[in-house]
Amino acid sequence: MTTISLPLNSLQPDKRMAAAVTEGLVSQPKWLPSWLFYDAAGSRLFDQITELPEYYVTRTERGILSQRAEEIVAAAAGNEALQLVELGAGSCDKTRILLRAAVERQDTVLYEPVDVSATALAEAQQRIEAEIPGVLVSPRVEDYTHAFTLDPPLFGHRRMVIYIGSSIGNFEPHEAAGLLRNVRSALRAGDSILLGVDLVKDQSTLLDAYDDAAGVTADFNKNILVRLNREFGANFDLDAFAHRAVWNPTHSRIEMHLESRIGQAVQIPNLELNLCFRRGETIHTENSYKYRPGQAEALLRSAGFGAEHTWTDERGWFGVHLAAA
Ligand code: AVI
Repeated sequence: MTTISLPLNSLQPDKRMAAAVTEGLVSQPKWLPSWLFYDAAGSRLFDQITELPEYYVTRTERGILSQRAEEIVAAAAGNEALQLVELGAGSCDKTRILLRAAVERQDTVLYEPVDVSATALAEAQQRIEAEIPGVLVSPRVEDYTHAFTLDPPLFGHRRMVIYIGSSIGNFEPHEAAGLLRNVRSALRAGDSILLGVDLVKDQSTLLDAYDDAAGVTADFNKNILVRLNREFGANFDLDAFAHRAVWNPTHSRIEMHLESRIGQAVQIPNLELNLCFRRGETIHTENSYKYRPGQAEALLRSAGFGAEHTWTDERGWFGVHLAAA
């Protein structure tokens, strides 16, 4: 799967999407960027995925955070007060565990979620301010996958950047390293990052998590075609494509694909594209990298982070890393 080349990032959102879709679908093999999943319907489907019995990811990370929140906040704060930055506003539920622990220590906490979606940020702000007195939410509408800057911290405060939910796993290794380097360069000595990574485990657990019995992940994957039909006038027949989740041991990742069940032609008039699919040909829609022990630590070190704490669950399925800037 090729990744979005830099010039695309400077385009307006609709042009960026058109350019990315065109680039991916004229490629061989065909691919689409996984950020296309997250329109309103896709975000709702992802919320449903996080509650599926097969999708252990969210539950396992939440368990670690619930058990370790005080420890994490104390280690990040040291002798100072803590303020929190979160990359993405989607993981409110787990972040609240950390915010509660921070408020216990210092009465008031500044929380700065960073997300491209103003709506997601407004919802997070409303929920958190209503539920956790003492938290002041200062949202930032920004694409944190590009260059990333932070204002100086409040006097006497350290920052902890929260990047949980295994979101790092949806980036190619070189992109993940670049993202962490950007975060590192926006931080000061004493600040830290809290990174949640999903770990390699037995193949059937991994495959079930990305191909659940209720078919929610299949709907999530196909939602990308629904979007192309609606936003670009495409004529994808959803029943003519099948959801496929594949474990790729060489790259240590789950891949999601949409496989053409038949030989077929698809038109996307607004992009002036006429596509041909062979029976069995796929569109590669997502990679979800699963880290091996020691790999996240090495990635953090290569991005310039220093001493770390690592917490895992008793099955060793998920890792939460706190690393110092
Ligand atoms: C958002 N991200 C961490 C999810 C993952 O597990 O890679 C996206 C997802 N794709 C299918 N199920 C969930």
